Amino acid sequence: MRAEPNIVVLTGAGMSAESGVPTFRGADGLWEGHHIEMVASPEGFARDPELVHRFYNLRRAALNTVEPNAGHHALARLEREWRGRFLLVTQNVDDLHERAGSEKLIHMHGELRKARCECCGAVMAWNKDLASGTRCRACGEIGGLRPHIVWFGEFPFEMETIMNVLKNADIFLCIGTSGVVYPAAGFAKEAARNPACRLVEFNIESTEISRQFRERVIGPVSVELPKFVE
Ligand code: BV8
Repeated sequence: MRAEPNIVVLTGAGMSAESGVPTFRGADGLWEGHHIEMVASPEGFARDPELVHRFYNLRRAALNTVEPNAGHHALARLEREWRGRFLLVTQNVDDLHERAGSEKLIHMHGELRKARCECCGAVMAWNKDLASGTRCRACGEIGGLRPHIVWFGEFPFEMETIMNVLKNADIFLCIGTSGVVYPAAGFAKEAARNPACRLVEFNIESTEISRQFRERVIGPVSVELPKFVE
């Protein structure tokens, strides 16, 4: 008897747009006014750490003003209904999935509310501003702290786990992502290696990877996800 289906969900910035968290490529997108590599790469950080700290300090502080939307809550409900056979992988660095109750969650691109010390390697919860002169709470060194965020040219977190679960996925939901950045943009192709896997894309428009989906739900996640989960 076949085991119950495994559901893998990938979310992107479109998941949090209706909560008031700006997306990257929208009209008022985060990348607007910035060159991606200037604020989201090790080179950009080395060149101008204060610019990069400011970019992340603003986004970290903004988390105190936003709430999960009905889409986040729908995914937390889906996880409860499919306990043990559900994994949520997010490209987002906000904490809205956790605040909606999601638990089986991988932040493949890191988290705004964490900092990492390049001197001692410690990763710690961090909710205040970061600057070059901030002292590490673990080793006491100054100058080693950076946002615990995966920048361009850096390896995403937990890729082995993600690829193993994708291989066994019976349902792959791809939600609110433009499908531009790899390796996340390649997950649909990975899931599709299992011809029995059901792939569904949720977005308000077509994306770079829409043609890989036989099923597409067009509309805002706060409306369409609760309907889908019911
Ligand atoms: C890697 C954290 C292996 C930062 C992010 C040369 C050298 C090295 C690597 C590369 C290279 N050339 C290419 C690469 C790979 C590179 C890449 O893909 N580049 C792109 C630009 C081509 N990737 C990497 O570097 C990755 N690492 O490859 O490691 C490696 C290592 C070394 C050397 C070689 C290989 C690491 C990438 C991670 C970067 N960090 N985030 C931060 O947050 O500041 S990326 C960031 O943008 C997001 O995390 C996400 O991953 C990505 C895309 O954003 P989306 O989430 O899709 O958001 P976007 O705004 O684009 O779209 C929003 C969507 O929502 C839209 O479709 C919209 O229609 C929809 N939407 C809006 N509202 C709603 C909605 N949908 C539904 N409802 C709504 N209401």
